[in-house]
Amino acid sequence: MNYSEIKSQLSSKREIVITTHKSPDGDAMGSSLALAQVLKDAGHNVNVMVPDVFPKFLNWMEGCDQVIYFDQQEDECSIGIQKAEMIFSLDYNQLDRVGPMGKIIESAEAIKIMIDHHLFPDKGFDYVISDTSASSCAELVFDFISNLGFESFLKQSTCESLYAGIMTDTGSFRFSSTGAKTHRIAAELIDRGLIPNVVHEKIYDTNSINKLRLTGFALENKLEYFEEKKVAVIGLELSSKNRFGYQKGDTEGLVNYGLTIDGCRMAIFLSEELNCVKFSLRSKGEIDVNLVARKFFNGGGHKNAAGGKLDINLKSALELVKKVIQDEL
Ligand SMILES: [Mn+2]
Repeated sequence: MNYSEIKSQLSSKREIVITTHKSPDGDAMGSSLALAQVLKDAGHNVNVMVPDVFPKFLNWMEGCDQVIYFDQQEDECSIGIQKAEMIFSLDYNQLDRVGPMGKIIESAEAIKIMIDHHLFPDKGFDYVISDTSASSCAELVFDFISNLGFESFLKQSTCESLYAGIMTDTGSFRFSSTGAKTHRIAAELIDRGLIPNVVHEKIYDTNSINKLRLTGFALENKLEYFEEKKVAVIGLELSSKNRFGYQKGDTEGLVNYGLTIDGCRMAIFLSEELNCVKFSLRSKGEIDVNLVARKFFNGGGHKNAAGGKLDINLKSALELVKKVIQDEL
């Protein structure tokens, strides 16, 4: 990454658009809103544009009320992207990860910068920061801000967004991607006024009773454990979600419960939607769920955390999953 070129690009006021992936998570929103805040404070005109809505438990982040949604404000997004001078792509590796917004970004005139930690980054960007060993995009955004010499713009609220990104993508600093550097960055954020327990409470202690009951229901009635292969599977149909007044984000983290079974090597969560099934995969150790998701579930991600989506019903999806477990693991 040529930082002196980026610095000279940022030496006068720019129109900047920051984008992130569909179904934005804590890392996507934390990275985008933190970078937006810093670049605004550095004097630029910055808009954050997301393909669709982010979960409610992130609605405390500074600047989240100014986010523009492609699925609701398509014209505004198109115009913004077309007149942008710089476009950032955060926490995603390929333009198809942002849905129809990707085509508009592709044809835009702006300088395109990707900052991401997923495998197999796409070509077609002018600058790419791709580090698959990074715990989170937020970690890379912190480095990016530091390398530009913009640390002085890291206010407490900006630090909270970055910390939330790191914390959610590392499962609260426990996944194997967590390194000394992850903790060093967290420490730097704390030095700048961040209070860790405040962010933990904002993210994790805001469950609705419905979400908690849906989790209980899924664990009691839908969890299957394949002892021989050490794989846990939860398949949740749309009707069950509706029974508990499902809101976006209510099944976030459900996949991780399977992995807490003693000896479990891999967990798969299947969530039925109107005309498709979404897959979340987690693993420990050497099982590469990125490959599994790419090969069988039309998706991808990281070695130990990946996702996918197929336009089939839950019954067929569960049959496919069982076949994959039997034949491939
Ligand atoms: Mn991420």
